[in-house]
Amino acid sequence: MIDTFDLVIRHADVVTAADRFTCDIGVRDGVIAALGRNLAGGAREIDASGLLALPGGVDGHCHLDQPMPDGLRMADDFFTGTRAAVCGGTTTVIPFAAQEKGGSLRAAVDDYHRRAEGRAVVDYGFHLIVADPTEKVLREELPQLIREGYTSFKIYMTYDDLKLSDREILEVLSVAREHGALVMVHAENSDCIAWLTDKLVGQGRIAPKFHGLARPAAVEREATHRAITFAELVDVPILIVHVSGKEAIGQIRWAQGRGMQILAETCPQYLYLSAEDMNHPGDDGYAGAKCVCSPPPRDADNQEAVWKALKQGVFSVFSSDHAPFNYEDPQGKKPGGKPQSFEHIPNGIPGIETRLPLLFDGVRHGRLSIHQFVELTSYRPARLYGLYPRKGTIAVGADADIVLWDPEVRTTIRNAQLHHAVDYTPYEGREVIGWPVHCFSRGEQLVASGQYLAPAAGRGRFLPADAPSLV
Ligand code: DUC
Ligand code: ZN
Ligand code: ZN
Repeated sequence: MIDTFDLVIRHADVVTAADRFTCDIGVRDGVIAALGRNLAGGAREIDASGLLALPGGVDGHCHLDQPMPDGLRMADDFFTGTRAAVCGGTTTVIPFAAQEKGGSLRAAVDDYHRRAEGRAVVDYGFHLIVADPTEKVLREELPQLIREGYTSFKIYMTYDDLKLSDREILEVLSVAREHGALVMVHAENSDCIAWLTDKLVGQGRIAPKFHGLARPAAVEREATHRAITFAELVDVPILIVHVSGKEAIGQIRWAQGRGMQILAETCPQYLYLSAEDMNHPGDDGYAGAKCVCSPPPRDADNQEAVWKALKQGVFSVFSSDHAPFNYEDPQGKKPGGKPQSFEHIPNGIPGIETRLPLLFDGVRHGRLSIHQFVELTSYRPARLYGLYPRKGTIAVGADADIVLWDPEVRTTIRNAQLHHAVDYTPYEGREVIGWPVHCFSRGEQLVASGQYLAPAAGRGRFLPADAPSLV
């Protein structure tokens, strides 16, 4: 007898952004071919009783093997980064092809494809980072790249090697409006940060904890408001990334209340880390460098504000902002091999594998619904970044990117058990309830009972993006 399906997942408690139902899932040629009761046989069958079947996570903001200035190097490439992703229930990643000032955007994209090819174990798309919007970039490269399936790009309001002037931001937003792309904005005021940094360093206040004082919430609030103003002038939606707390949230609520399409993203570090974590006494006060990221983690009040805004629908997406730098590494958190003034600590923390379990724990504690979880971590990022309905849901015709969660299991996060190539996790020792135990990418099982099955590196495919769907 010929099997009807390559794989049947039996008795699945399927949860999407909108629905919940129990059925069998039939998979053929990597695609969900049927959802129903008592489906015919599969060449492989798995019993999902007692587990939740969720669409694989889509991590719409992570950094893998991104070329760095000043002798820095990311610890994760497309192989180790996607391996960690899938072990944490994420089956699609969207990192950044970053233009260098003075370089072409096309060259950045070509280079980034070379870095991904033969390495990725799950599917991936690219955002662009526009760092030098010359006339050629604005009139030729960007429009052509948007047509080819790079429909989202990030711009920076800070960092000398990346930041755009206000005028340049307006130009980039205009191109996005004309060609139907989505702009992601890193909103922090560069001059304020530089001024505060110089003052702190001048006073000899150089420990990691001063990173937070150099980038206070007001700096993020001002830039968020300015970005919103630019979006209003150009009349185009934007997405404010890695929102850290109530000040920026206030601006976003204000804009949304005026009917503007101001979208927003937050990340696990703004729910689970605080400024105190950058003040860790270890390593003579330098261990706080492990939690240095931008915007910086704030305080318990701000964490509460982020949880509340998640629940209330202020945010569209919940991403990792995985920015993997080793701690004990001259090319990582200790540039040159020794503790450095906070201004030289590379910004960013690892989190591609822990993103979903940390938020799922919030579901288990009643912070948000399971449907909101799926919406924030899979459905909305798939829609915004032009990958829906291939990714982001469990439906006939969608890729069989399915994650079976054990909603009851308690796990203590230990770096030794994670699959990234970073030498620490900021969540060491934290207990979470619920873990993704079986993970399938296009019907191929990559994780079984929590064990990584070591599929062929390079099986992950590039996903050209359609136009963004903003709702
Ligand atoms: N911005 C990011 O988006 N990621 C890491 C650090 C940063 O500043
Ligand atoms: Zn950023
Ligand atoms: Zn980032």
